[in-house]
Amino acid sequence: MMSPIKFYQTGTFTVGNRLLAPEQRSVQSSTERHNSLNSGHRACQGCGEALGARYAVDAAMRATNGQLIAANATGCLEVFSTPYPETSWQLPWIHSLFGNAAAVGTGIAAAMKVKGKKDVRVIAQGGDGGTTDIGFGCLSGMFERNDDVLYICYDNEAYMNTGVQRSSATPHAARTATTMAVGPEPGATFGQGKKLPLIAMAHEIPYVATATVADLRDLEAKVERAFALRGARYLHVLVPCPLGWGAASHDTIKLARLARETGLFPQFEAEGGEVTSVTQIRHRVPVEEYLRPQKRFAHLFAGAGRPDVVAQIQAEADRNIRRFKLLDEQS
Ligand SMILES: Cc1ncc(C[n+]2csc(CCOP(=O)(O)OP(=O)(O)O)c2C)c(N)n1
Ligand code: SF4
Repeated sequence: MMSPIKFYQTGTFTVGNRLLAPEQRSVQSSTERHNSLNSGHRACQGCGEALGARYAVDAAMRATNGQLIAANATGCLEVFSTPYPETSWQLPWIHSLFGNAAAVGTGIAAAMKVKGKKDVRVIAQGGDGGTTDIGFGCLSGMFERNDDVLYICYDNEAYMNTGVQRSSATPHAARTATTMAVGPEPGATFGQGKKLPLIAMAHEIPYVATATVADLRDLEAKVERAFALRGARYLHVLVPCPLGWGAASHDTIKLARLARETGLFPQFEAEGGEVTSVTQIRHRVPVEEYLRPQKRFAHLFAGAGRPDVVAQIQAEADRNIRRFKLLDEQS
C-alpha cells in the first residue's frame, strides 16, 4: 500500500524552507522579520523563554501586520528584556504586575474597541508562575468573557526569576528551592499541580494550543492560527530553562524535543474545547532519557536510584500518549 511521504524538516531556515511556497516559510527566514525581541537582552545562555518569545512575538507581528500591543507579567521575560530605562522590545509593550497581565491585556483590547481600532491586536504573556498561579483568576476571567486577547504562557516549570521556586506547573519529583530532593518523596509532590491547557479548554474558548521551542515552525503556525480567530485564545509553550533545570545550555532544544517524544508534553490544538490536531511522537523514548540530563531530577539516579519514581513519571507519559493519541497506531 502507498503511504504519503512525510517531510519532517519543512519550515527550518537551512533546509525545509526550500520545500515550501514563500508564503508558508518560517517568519524567521524572512529578511523582513520584525525582530521584536532584539539583541542586548540579558537572558541566560540557552534560555528557552527568550527563544520562544522571539519566535512567537515575531509571528504575531507578521500576523497582525505590525499592529500589536503586548502586556507582560513580571518574571524572567520582563526582567531580562527590560531593565529600566532600557528595553529589547521593538513593539508597544507594557509591564503589568506579576498576576494581572491577562486583565491588562483585556483593558488594552477594550480601549482599542472603543477607539474603533479593530486592526490593533493584543497579546498578554508571562511565565508559568504568573499564569498558572497568581495570574490564574485574571486569566480565567479573560477566558470566560471571551476577551479578544491571545495569552501566551512561557512554561519553564518554576518561578525562575526569583530563584527556582515550585509553581503549579512544576513536574512531579522535580527538585526546586521549595521542593527539596530529600525524604521518602523527594521533589515536587505527586498528586499536585495543574494542567492549564486542559483548564483553558474547559472554558470552551476559540483556541488553545501547546508548542515547544523544539518545533519553531509549529509555534509560528499556531500563533498565526490564533490571530486568524477573535476572542480569548491561549498558547502554552514549553521553554526549557538551563539554570532552573540544571541542564546544559546547548541542550535546550534537545530537552524540549524529548519532552514531546516521551509523551510528557503533549503538543496539540483545540478549538471550542475540542482537540483538533495533535503532533504525533516520531521516535518514542523512555522518560529516563529526558530526566537524566537534568540536575533537578539527579536524585532519581543517585546511588541505587529511585526506579519506582521514574516508573511513576513513565506512567504519566503513557497516560498522555493514550489520552491524546500521540502514537500512529492509536489514530
Ligand atoms: C505580587 C508579587 N509577588 C511576588 C513577586 C516576586 N516575583 C517576581 S517574578 C516572580 C516569579 C516569576 O515566575 P514565573 O511567572 O514562572 O516566570 P519566570 O521567571 O519563570 O519566567 C516572583 C515570585 C512579585 N513581583 N509580585
Ligand atoms: S533563569 Fe531560566 S528563564 Fe530566566 S533567563 Fe535564565 S534560562 Fe531564561
